[in-house]
Amino acid sequence: MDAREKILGLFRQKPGDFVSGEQISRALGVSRTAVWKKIRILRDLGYEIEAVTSRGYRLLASPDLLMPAEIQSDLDTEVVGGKVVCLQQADSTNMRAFELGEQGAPEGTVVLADSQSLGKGRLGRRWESPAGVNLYASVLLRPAILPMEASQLTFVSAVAAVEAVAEISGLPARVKWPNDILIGGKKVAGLLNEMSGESERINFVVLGIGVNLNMQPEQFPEDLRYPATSVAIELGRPVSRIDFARLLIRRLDDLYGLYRREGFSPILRRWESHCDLIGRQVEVDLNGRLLRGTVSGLDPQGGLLVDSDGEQVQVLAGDVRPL
Ligand code: BT5
Repeated sequence: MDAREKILGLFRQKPGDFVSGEQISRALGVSRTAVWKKIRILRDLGYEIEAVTSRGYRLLASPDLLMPAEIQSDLDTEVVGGKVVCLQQADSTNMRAFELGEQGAPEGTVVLADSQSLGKGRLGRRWESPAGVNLYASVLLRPAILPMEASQLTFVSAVAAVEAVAEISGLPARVKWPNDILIGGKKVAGLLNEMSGESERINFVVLGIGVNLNMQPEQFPEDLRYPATSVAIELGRPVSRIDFARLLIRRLDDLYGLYRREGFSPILRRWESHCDLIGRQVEVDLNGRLLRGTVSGLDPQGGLLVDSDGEQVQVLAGDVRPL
């Protein structure tokens, strides 16, 4: 962690308050003059910092750059966020987290990027990932489960994402099976979970979470599959990416703890409480074949149960559209 990050971590511990030059120089083990130089660098980066003789320094506004120290300060989680890696640019945070997983990075490692050049959606699709506005996160987990159970973790990340979006915005966010988060019927976040393992054993799982936070209408491509939005568009004001990253990490940590202790069923119940599909007429695109029917619920593995022509069909993968 570098000195600038440590200073930001200290500011975050006392939001809106002065931190004395003395305290910073002690925490960093450098002179007061060196502290002043670091403050100047932070100001050049866009941090608005007030300096008052005899009181110290106070952070007035931040450019919302992703920095591990700010994200980890007082995070107090069990597993998720123990290590946080922030990249200025990534091809895809999922690919970076996968690489870290192969190199033995600890469970709970979070990879964030300011922008992605090859943001991945499902089935080879692209995830639009402009710089400076959104959250692109991948979380490395090493759960003691079977490969066939790995899709359960998609529900863990979906519940964390929908609850974090609802909490930061106060808006009613909903989940759509299997991996979309919507506000007012428009997609605000998507999930892409990937696994490394053999037939009997999981090495690790990467939970990829993309959330449109401050993206503006002109930043969306025209040919999106579904109507899309961002938290800022819906709310009429921007939200802090750092605050959101912290909320999301805490939620994920709570839910992953619940999953480890009590298994999948409490996660599934919580997911259902955020979903409006149950009881509704839908059309499911099963890789080109269309199925119409009424959603009757989820099976214990998280598959969608659709009643169609008097028959109950279990859908394990596909795109669902309410009719
Ligand atoms: C998803 O795929 O929804 C999964 C998205 C996962 C993105 C995260 S970001 C962090 C991590 N690192 C990665 O590389 N990926 C994960 P899918 O359901 O296939 O949706 C993709 C489709 O949504 C595209 O084909 C577009 O039509 C549309 N789309 C692309 N970018 C979008 C955006 N930013 N917001 C809303 N819709 C978008």
